[in-house]
Amino acid sequence: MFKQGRGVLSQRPSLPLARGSGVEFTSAAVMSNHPSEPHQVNHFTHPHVFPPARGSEVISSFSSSSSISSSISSMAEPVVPEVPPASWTEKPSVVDFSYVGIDAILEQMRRKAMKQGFELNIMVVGQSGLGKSTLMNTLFKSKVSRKSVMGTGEERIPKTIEIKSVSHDIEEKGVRMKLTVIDTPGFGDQINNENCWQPIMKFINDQYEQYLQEEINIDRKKRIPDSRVHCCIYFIPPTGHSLRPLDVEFMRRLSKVVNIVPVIAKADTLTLEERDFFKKKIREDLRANGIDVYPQKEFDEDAEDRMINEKIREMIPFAVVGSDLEYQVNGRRLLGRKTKWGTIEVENIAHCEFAYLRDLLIRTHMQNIKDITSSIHYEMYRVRRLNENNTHANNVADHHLTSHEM
Ligand SMILES: Nc1nc2c(ncn2[C@@H]2O[C@H](COP(=O)(O)OP(=O)(O)OP(=O)(O)O)[C@@H](O)[C@H]2O)c(=O)[nH]1
Ligand SMILES: [Mg+2]
Repeated sequence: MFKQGRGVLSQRPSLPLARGSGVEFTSAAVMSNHPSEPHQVNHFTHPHVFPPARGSEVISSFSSSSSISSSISSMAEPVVPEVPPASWTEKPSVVDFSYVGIDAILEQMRRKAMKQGFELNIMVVGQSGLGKSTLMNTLFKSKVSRKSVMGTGEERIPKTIEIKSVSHDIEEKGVRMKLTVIDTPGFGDQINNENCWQPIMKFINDQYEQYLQEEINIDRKKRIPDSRVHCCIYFIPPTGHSLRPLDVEFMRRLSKVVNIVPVIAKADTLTLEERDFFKKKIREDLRANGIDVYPQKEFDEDAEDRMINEKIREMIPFAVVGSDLEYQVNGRRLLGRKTKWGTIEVENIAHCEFAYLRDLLIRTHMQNIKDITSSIHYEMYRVRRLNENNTHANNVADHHLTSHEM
């Protein structure tokens, strides 16, 4: 349903490194630590063609089959073999001189990306008990990283009382990814929920600040560790009515600093009609309150982007069901929730929309989510902070000047 392979470099077709140029780099050369000095190997079209041999070598090679007289005469004039090796007479293959090889950059980028790997940081936010920790486990246990998850999953998930990050290194077809999910304590338990977004906003801004400090460091690292929150999954309680003022306020604030993807939590509690109605109502509420969730319309890059993202916008919020328990269904082990009337399969799109959410985050829009974090949200933070510093520096300078003048 979404455009497959977007931002997933591994799915790009591999290209010849320097097609038609006659000069190839071995993969070892490209992978070497000194890209500026690769061990250039001239694999000419026929690697076994050598330049014409000098006289003595030709003599020795002909001596075994020639008479002594011919070998004497050969000493007077250079010997040219009567029948040149077939390879000399072969027509050179047609070289396309108009081909520069710009497309080889894709292969270079692919190799670099494979070596570096990818990082994605997702945060789960919402009222207490909506299944945030469960969905986090679902994400790790689902197809994304079934292999990397240990443990039985039999223990009950405790109430989350502090912001906690959990990371898993996932590898698929040679591509490495570090997926970090930041679990947050649920809010809404207190009678006064005023400012309950503050700890979350602080955490997000702290990560931007850390990144900024690394960036402006004179001795900065070649690759800055990226702990910035790339996406925040916002859990909406399955009331079936409309967005609550608290959710509106929370999302309005969050959407200004981070990409948010809203989801209807515990969607198994709604009938299909209720689910459709609620989804539509939430979209209207978001629009009415000026809350721009991911993928934001204003960041669509072209008509193709717009077409794909429009379909996603029509589906948002995803109605999800979470579980970290596996059950045997028709001979297959599946993540699900077992009920009296059957098992809800969390990865089955006929049952809920968890798979759409996962595909959006990891399969189709990961790079875009990271790009928007970096070029929009972090950029805004950076500009604001650097302006603050400048204003502060100017004030200090003014203060010095005035005290001097006095
Ligand atoms: N029906 C239903 N129950 C769920 C779903 N996801 C989680 N639960 C259950 O809801 C309860 C709370 O789940 P948690 O994952 O701990 O919720 P949480 O949002 O992390 O809660 P806090 O840490 O207190 O904020 C558990 O009993 C889960 O099994 C779901 O999709 N549907
Ligand atoms: Mg929790």
